[in-house]
Amino acid sequence: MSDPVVAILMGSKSDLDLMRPAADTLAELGVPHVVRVLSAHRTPEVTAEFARTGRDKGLKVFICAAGGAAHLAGAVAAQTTLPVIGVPLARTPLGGADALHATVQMPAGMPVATVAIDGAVNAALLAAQILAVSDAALAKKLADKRAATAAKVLADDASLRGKV
Ligand code: RP5
Repeated sequence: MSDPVVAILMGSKSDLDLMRPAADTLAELGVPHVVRVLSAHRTPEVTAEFARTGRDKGLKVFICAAGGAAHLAGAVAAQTTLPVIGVPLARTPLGGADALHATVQMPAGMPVATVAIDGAVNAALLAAQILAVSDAALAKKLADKRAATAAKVLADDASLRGKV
């Protein structure tokens, strides 16, 4: 694959199972990406440097996932004007509500586009949709994927109708 245009960051390797679907979705769409473990709290300088230099390295979108004291997306947004998508993870006894609030409630001036708790797939699709604004081939792949999703719902409906 060519140089990554999407960076998937997670606060811990223990987040990987929840975030693998984001990488799989980008791979399915042919979007070059990189997956990194970078923490807002445990490696603050390395994380800030990665975010600050992302644009010069060819990155276009960040996806940032964290579960405990989930400041990663905000910490990255503080260092770049590239779009940042936040994924709050259900990793604490509070079931992800704490991560959701920490990720979504950014102060004015520092936007983070926050998806649902454990919303890895939608984070990847949103990243692809941002890239597809200027990429017709990718826009076509996304439209085809939507059509396939609709076809499956209709097929499921047909398979159940009159049987349950
Ligand atoms: C967060 O704390 C990470 O993103 C992870 O969701 C959570 C727990 O991390 P570990 O203690 O499993 O490394 O920063």
